[in-house]
Amino acid sequence: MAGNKTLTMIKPGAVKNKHIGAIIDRIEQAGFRIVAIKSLKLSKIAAEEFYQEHRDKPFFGELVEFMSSGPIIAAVLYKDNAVEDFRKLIGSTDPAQAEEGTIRKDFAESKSQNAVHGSDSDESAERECHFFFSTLDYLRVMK
Ligand code: 3AN
Repeated sequence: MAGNKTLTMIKPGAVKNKHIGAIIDRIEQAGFRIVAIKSLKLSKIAAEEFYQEHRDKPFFGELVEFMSSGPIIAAVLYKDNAVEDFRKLIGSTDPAQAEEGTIRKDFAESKSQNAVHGSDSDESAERECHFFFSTLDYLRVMK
């Protein structure tokens, strides 16, 4: 059975370009409930830890630099089939390939600076939600 939560980050580029409000509006209009949210700046060590599965990829250094370059918004989103539905809402990794009307199509600057993150599986969502939040932060809302 598909899980009902996913983790998003609004990345430094979208925060700097003042797209927080517009992106959150898209998320809520698509039927997601924001059950935990915070603003923070990732250290390089924290960005490396979050993206550990990509550590052998050629873009890892660039990814860590970018994700630690400025403040982000991290949020836990609640909806049936959350992971898959949110991936559809944000679109492809590369905004040039992203479908019309998706968040990345409208707000991403490039493949590496692509506005938002969305968990890619229920297992990742579990790990990523706990990277930023405690179960206590959202349990009350989700039960
Ligand atoms: P997604 O976020 O669409 O699941 P992943 O998990 O393949 O994409 O990659 C994680 C992040 O790494 C992406 N959001 C993007 O910022 C960056 N990234 C992925 N592929 C590339 C690439 N070829 N060049 C630069 N950055 C990339």
